[in-house]
Amino acid sequence: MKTPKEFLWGGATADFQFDGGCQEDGRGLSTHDFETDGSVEHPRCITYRMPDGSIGLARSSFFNPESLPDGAEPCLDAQYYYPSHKAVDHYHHWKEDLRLLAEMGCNVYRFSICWSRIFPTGEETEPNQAGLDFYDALIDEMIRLGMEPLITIHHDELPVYLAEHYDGWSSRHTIDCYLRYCKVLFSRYGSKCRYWLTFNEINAVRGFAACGTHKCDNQTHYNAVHNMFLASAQAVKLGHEMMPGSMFGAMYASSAIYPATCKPEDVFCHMQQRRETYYFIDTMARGQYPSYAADLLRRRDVTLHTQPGDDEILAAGALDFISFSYYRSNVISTETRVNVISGDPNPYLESTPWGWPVDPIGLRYVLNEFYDRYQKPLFIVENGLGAVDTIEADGSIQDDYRISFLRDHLREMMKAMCQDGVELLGYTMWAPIDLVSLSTGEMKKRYGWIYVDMDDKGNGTLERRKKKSYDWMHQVIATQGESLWAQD
Ligand code: BGP
Repeated sequence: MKTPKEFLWGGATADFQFDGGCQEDGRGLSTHDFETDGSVEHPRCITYRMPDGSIGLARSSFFNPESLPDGAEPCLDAQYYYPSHKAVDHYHHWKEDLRLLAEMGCNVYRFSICWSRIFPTGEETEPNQAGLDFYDALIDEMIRLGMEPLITIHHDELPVYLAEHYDGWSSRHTIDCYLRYCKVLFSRYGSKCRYWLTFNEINAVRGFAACGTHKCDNQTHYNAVHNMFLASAQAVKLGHEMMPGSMFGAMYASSAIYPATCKPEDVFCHMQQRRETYYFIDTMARGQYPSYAADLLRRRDVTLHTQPGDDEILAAGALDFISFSYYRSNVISTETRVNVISGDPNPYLESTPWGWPVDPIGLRYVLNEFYDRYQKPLFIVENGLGAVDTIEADGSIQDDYRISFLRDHLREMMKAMCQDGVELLGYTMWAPIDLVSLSTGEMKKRYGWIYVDMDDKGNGTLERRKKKSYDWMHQVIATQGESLWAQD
């Protein structure tokens, strides 16, 4: 089994986890800038100021639908560490980082553009020139090195000004701002960049980044998502007009979802749970809400504030390809009390140190399922293992666990392509170079083929160092996946 020559192999990052340079060159503050570091035991928080001046902490925007208390305004406080401010300083290491990826054989690099680097508050009419200059140089260099840019326009964050003043995506005003931002990107980079993702993990954007400082209850959340659907569809249409030949995806946080038993009640409940997450990508992929949407919204007591013309907007901006992250599978039964992102334990699978079940066959399962469902090309834009890496006395990093994770997943990916007939554009591993964890804010949850010398509090030289998996992956790419079958 071999991937076709045009198959895209590479890595994926997001600016607030990777770039840093938070207050440089006119960049405005972004929602993730207010998130503290954390761990599994001590979840990340957002710092905020109450009207009486007191500083408080609210659970991280990403997982906490409650977001901030009423009347609270996000604020920074010197006693806390905010990992996004420096991240791993790609902002000053980008040349070296791109060179390392190109040397490895990558022919695609997925990265996110920071909206507030282009429009610091989101509301300006003219973009920030220094922000554009940074991405000009980055994109030109990756193309020079033979890597196709894959751009995420919105990776779970927005200018904090829009979150504070318009409650983020709760307001249709944010759609206008987003389209102004897209227009600048398309006219600036359209001749160089073919692949675009309108939103990252659309089914997982919650809290601060979705609803701003408004409580992200179901009513607010589903309406904010409706506005994101409208924004995505209009961006796709605009992109097609401005950049003939461009391809648009939106990113979906996938997992293989299994019923806990063959009890019909469990199987039916599992089907409904799958729809809870399919709701998001079904709408964007098909350009219309799925038939089960009305029932799903009714059960949540949600009324969508649609306007005349919305259906036409959605229909004109269906996605060209389906991209997704895949890290794990989940088990669902009528007894499941947690949400589908967590699910019940699966006794047949081992878990990572962060409790994520490892399920390579689940990747083949979702690839087949998505292709059957949409009949559109697929793109795996995130998959990888977060693990603790240790530097040996000789300076090497022997990450055999990462190699075996990747080998097992990539073999299943190739079976889906070569045996099952799934059309797959590429694979970008999360993340090629160590970066800050989104869920925990840690550095010690490392994903990269390349180690970064930095700890959870931002101490370290930021030196980049190849791990054992770097050379292994180099071989995989050079042989178009054939070497995966030679090793055991
Ligand atoms: C996805 C996000 C990424 C990334 C990844 C790994 O949900 O799109 O931004 O962080 O998950 O998650 P974590 O960093 O929490 O290990």
